[in-house]
Amino acid sequence: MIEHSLAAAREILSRAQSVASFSGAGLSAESGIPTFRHAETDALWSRFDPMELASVDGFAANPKRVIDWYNMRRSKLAKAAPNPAHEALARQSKLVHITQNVDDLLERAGASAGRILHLHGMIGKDRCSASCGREEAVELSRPRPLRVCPNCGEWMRPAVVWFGESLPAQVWHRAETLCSQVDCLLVIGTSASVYPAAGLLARARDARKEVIVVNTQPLLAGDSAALELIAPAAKTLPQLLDGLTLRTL
Ligand code: BV8
Repeated sequence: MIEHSLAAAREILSRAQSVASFSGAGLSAESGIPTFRHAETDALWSRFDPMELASVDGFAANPKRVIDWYNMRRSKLAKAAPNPAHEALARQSKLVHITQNVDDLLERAGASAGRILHLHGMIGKDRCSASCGREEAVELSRPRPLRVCPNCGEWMRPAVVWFGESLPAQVWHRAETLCSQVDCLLVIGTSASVYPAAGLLARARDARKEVIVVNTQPLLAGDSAALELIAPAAKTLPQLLDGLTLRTL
């Protein structure tokens, strides 16, 4: 069955004039990075809901706990490597990648940073929580404990988008525009459960675009128009993409 769908998906991609990828935590799962909804993080964190920790209120309530959670994730990411799915995407040098992921595994796989739209920011940066403008790179293998902004004395925090926070306007506008313009959206490893990012899928569907889904679980149950490859991304993306040259506009 998957071979038939794979061939059909390759046919769609080879005919498409313009394609963009849209990814979530499942893209990095086979690099050992826990997904949000199936977080296999160790017991310490399984007691806390990521939705609480990745939030303004969670940080205000207990900034040290949130920084410790991010630093645990940073240390895990430092030891991780891009998987064959990141590498297959990175080999498509003319493709733009819209991602909800805050990791740098696509960049480490060789994808150009200018062609990656991080809708929810990046875990490898800190910024001032009072938005005084201070931003600092974080060495993932040597993350720093909770600290104050050298400029203004407020807490420093990860430069990611938390629940209840708006997405970076320019990045979001570019992602929305792309999803209305491309012929095909390649949707990889996302539960499409966090908005407004998840709304990109509906935008592509409403604009009658081709949608190809790569996920270990069915995502668009009943939506016959989309083509779903129910398989792990690391195995499927090289089979799906290698030999094709995809471009975004
Ligand atoms: C906003 C960064 C408004 C941080 C993340 C009440 C108040 C305010 C807002 C809301 C509210 N109620 C609802 C909302 C909206 C809210 C939201 O959508 N909530 C959800 C829970 C309903 N959204 C927001 O708050 C957004 N902001 O609305 O602002 C606003 C407007 C103007 C002014 C002010 C405010 C901000 C949302 C961003 C939150 N930040 N991350 C960090 O990472 O630490 S979200 C985080 O979770 C990720 O970035 C990602 O987006 C999301 C997880 O989703 P996925 O990536 O899809 O991962 P998941 O684990 O769910 O699924 C993995 C999938 O992979 C699965 O389908 C699985 O089957 C598959 N898979 C697993 N393994 C593999 C695989 N597939 C292939 N191969 C494999 N091997």
